[in-house]
Amino acid sequence: MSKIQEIQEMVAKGKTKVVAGLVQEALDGGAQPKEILDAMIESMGIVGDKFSAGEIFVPEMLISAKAMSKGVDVLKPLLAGDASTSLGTCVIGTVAGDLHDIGKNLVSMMLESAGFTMIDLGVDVPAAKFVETAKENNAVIVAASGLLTTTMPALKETSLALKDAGFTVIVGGAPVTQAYADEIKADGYAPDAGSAVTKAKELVKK
Ligand code: B1M
Repeated sequence: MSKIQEIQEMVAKGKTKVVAGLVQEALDGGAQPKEILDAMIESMGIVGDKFSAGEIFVPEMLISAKAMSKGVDVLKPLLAGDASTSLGTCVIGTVAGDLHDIGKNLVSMMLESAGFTMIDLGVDVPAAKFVETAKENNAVIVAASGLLTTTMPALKETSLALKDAGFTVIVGGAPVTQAYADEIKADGYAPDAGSAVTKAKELVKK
């Protein structure tokens, strides 16, 4: 079994104590940070499928998420670029009712490394909190993440409230599409953390 496969298996099994070490070993062996990250994301997909199939339950999903976060911590300095310019403040959060934060954290990390000053509101963030924080910090862009079909209405409420208050909004998360982003009047949509950076930079330059 390759080191990457071992990492995938340990993330899926929620072995929080060994993932960081394995990620470091994979790096030392020449694996690319992006390759390791993609492997862990794939692993979370498998975890989700097992949950859908009733083979595992919420606690197992949670422990896998923790294991992945340990691996991401090791990759963080390597995935982060060299932000020499300041692009302004970006407020980020996961919308009300939604507790998923791995994808949001990746997006936040990538935006920060691209030069944005990040204010991370965490998870389960009400629309009003996004607006209030964006106002207080004169945000150039606000990023909202949603992972559940049931929290897509909260994403809509957030986007519309922010647009009403005059802010530029980018949205994303597994159930979100460009069509939905258009419907909820968001300025931008990105399917993954890398493209969130490209889109956010494009939007603030407009
Ligand atoms: Co939950 N969960 N979960 N979960 N969970 C999903 C999302 C699910 C698809 C699993 C499944 O059934 N197959 C399913 C949603 C189904 C749906 O709505 N269609 C689901 C469910 C049902 C639930 C609960 C309702 C389960 C229950 O209680 N019965 C519950 C809801 C709790 C709540 O939020 N109120 C729940 C709870 C949890 C845990 C708390 C246990 C845990 C989260 C822990 C944490 O995040 N700290 C958890 C986990 C781990 C998952 C899965 C397995 C993994 C999510 C993840 O981290 N993926 C997930 C299955 C899956 O994703 N396939 C699942 C890796 C991450 C890197 O990907 O977040 O998609 P993702 O981010 C991507 C892109 O989406 C994008 O960039 C990232 C990649 O670069 N992106 C953006 C994300 N945000 C962006 C913002 C942007 C741009 C791009 O711009 C602003």
